[in-house]
Amino acid sequence: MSANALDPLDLYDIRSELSEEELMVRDTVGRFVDDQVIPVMREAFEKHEFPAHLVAEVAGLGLLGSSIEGYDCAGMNSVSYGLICQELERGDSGLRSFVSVQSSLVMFPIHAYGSDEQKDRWLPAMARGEAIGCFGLTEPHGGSDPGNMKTHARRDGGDWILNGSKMWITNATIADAAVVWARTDEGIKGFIVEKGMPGFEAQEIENKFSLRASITGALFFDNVRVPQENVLPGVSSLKGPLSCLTQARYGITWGVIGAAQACLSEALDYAQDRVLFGKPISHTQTIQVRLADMARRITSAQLLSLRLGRLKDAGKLNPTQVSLAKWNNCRAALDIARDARDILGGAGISAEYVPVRHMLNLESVITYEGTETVHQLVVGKELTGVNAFG
Ligand code: TGC
Ligand code: FAD
Repeated sequence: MSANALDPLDLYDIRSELSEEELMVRDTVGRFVDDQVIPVMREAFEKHEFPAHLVAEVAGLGLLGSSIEGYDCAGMNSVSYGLICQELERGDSGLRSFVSVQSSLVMFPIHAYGSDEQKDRWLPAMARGEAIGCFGLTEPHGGSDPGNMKTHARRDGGDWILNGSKMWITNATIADAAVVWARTDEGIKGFIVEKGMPGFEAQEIENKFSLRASITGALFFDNVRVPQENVLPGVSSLKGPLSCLTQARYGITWGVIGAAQACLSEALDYAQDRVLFGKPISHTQTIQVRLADMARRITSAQLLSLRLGRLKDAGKLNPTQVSLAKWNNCRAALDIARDARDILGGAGISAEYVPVRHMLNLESVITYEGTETVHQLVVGKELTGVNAFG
């Protein structure tokens, strides 16, 4: 590369838009991913195992609840959180999922809606990775419409009695605490359900072909007695869980950029080495167009996420803007992963190369946290003022 050459993974020099602290976060997490994450992810994916030993490392770097001020959390800004997600997902969507759930779906609602006692009890332990959380919103009969949840709780003296089930829950079987959303006579409330409470069970979902290095499970509640002190006092409507989703979806817009970068990087290397019909395939027009298209999509995604991050840090973020980026960036990353897989030919189906693993993971990422259709309809509603969900 000449001295003035552009970075193929950062054609618009997003790096130069980052503050010193943001750059430090990106580079520190990037090194951790290169040294400790990438070397173990292929095997973890093949064995369908979450690399649990990385939890302490991730916690040690301050990556759990990184946006929270106090409670032993790092208090970083939103762009830094995005960069954390990007670098982790360059390794594997499974590890980024773990951090998204712990930070955005469990620590965020406890911080935003919890009592002082709940915050003191859970946030420092979760920041240190000593307590793990999961988030139960989706139910077996249809995740896109959480307003139709069946899981419910009723008051019984000073306690609540919780019944129902949740499906497709990240971290389900390793969680010490599940933030569970349930219908009550007083609105939709968040319950901190603790491991070991009688009537509470978590069961792993096996044989996934996607996110194999992440734990996914189902939660069952059979007359679980939850004390009032475990109810989040600050919210009693669907806005509670949906506001958590905005946090996590924001991080995902960054995360998938990392997966896409890993795929472009591998496709570039392969295309330069693979000689067919007397020349490297990178010298052909069609391969160059495909690589250029990957770079175009990554660049657009980077600009969207950086702008979102700046809006978020300025307190001006609108959830519809997050929907647009979640849709755009997941679609871009999945298309890039599929195309990179094809550029590698037969080798593209081997786990020795990263695109097929990212491609399979991204099939989940484009589905969870709101499917592509859900996000398209959120944008459609904003444009037309008409709710087309019903
Ligand atoms: P709707 O009437 O539109 O809204 C109800 C109330 O919530 C407010 N709201 C939001 N607030 C913050 N952020 C958002 N994104 C919000 N969306 C809506 C809204 O203003 C309203 O407030 P208020 O005060 O008026 O009551 O609700 P709806 O039932 O019509 O829903 C609309 C829809 C379809 C967009 C929503 O249900 C939806 O987003 N569905 C998709 C569900 C989903 O994404 N589930 C994800 C589960 S968690 C997960 O997948 C984790 S994977 C993690 C990993 O491993 O990384
Ligand atoms: P459905 O809602 O049944 O959707 C089926 C299809 O219908 C989709 O294509 C959808 O786009 C389409 N559709 C929906 N509405 C409309 C409409 N109005 N018009 C046209 N088409 C429509 N959930 C949690 O609560 N916590 C977690 O930690 C969690 N982790 C997950 C981890 C993994 C690996 C996966 C795969 C999922 C996870 N989920 C989690 C669940 C995830 O959020 C749901 O899968 C997702 O919201 C979609 O719900 P569903 O699977 O029930 O699909």
